[in-house]
Amino acid sequence: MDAVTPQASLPIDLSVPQPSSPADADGPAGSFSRRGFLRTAAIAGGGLVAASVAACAPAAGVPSWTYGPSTAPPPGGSPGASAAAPSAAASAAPSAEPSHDHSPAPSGSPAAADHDAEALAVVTRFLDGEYDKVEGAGNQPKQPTLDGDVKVFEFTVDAIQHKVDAVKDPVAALGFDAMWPGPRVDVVEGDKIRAIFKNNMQESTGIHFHGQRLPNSMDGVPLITQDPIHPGDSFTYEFTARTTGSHMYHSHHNATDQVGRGLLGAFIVQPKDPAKRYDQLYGATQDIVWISNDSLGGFTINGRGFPATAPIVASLGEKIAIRFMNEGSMMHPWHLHGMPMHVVARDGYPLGSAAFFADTLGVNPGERWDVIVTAEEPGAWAFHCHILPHAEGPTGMFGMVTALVVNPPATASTILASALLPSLSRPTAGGPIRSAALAGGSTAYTCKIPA
Ligand SMILES: [Cu+2]
Repeated sequence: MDAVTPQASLPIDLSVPQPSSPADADGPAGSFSRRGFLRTAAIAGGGLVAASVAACAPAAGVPSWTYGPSTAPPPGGSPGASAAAPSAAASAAPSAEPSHDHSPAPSGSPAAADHDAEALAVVTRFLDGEYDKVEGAGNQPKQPTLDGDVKVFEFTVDAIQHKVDAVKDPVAALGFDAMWPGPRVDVVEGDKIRAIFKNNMQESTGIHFHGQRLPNSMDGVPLITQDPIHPGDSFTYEFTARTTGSHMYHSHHNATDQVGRGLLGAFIVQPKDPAKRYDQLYGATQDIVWISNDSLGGFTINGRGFPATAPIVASLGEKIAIRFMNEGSMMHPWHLHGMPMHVVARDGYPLGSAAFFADTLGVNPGERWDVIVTAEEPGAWAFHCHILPHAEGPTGMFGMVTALVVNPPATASTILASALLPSLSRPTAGGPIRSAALAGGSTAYTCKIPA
């Protein structure tokens, strides 16, 4: 089911590096399938009523509510910009955003109709599969070449133009192999690694393998363990991968700027013993890297801000491994609606009998937490940072938001209802999925006007 597998995920058996298959992940079939499943799950779960709101007349006389002292909206209209414009927290000049002021500062609610319309516009972009429309996705699997028994990875370090979503202007970012996040590297415990970085930027850098136990001279800290890698130069890191689990590689030179602009990537060391890998240990069938960042481009998951974030798409009962990695400068508490996360490893180290369940998991800068989610509740479940200024504002959701979409198995009744629908005098706009849901009794896409 590659067609419905989010791009950031891989089949979990990584004893042999997996070939990159962007065509499978991103082709028309993939795009269609992911969007379709998202809507299907939303309908099946009875949620996401937003798609119907636009058809309704706005309710009159809805009282406004404010978190704090009421303030006048800014000149020129409602506090919310148009849905096509970046929200204040999600838009970003490299050095200007986001604000590090975490105090809740709602500036007065916009009119309900304004908020609803703007929130709807953003959600609609998500439901329509914006993730698939933005080119340049990161986390592409990196394939080594072999030099004897050494796995050789050759990277470039590049200045790039990166799109956080389909609407905002590209940002002047940095990327390994010209992508943000950089390529996902999967190796096996005991592998001999040679990683060569060619600096194509106009600034010097140095690359640190975060979490690995390696020779000091390979630690990647310029001016302590090596000279900076100057523009046009290369540096070769060699070590044996002996620290298993979820790790990272990133710039360790002018790092606030360089990591904040995208010089980061996942470095995953699979245990030599296959019985300790997440597919065998937990039955996981997807293995998803989730790298957060909070500088250039605002609040991002794998280099994208909502609504361009990729949903995680699962079948009912499927087990999903998610590797949270925080490359930002703030902590982010990841909150999954509907079902818990089984937290099984921290910084690559298995928790063993100390593994625990949580629905909100704080991930500090530099930390990696691995969780297993059993997709046991059908529907489209919000999955977001619960520092709310990182996720939702007066123009709707933005930044660190995506969804876990759990597809129920197709039932005879829904198939039958879909087949019968043309003979029913019910709305059919929106395609066969919505129609089937309506025929099946969902009220999620019918017009609701507040009393
Ligand atoms: Cu956050």
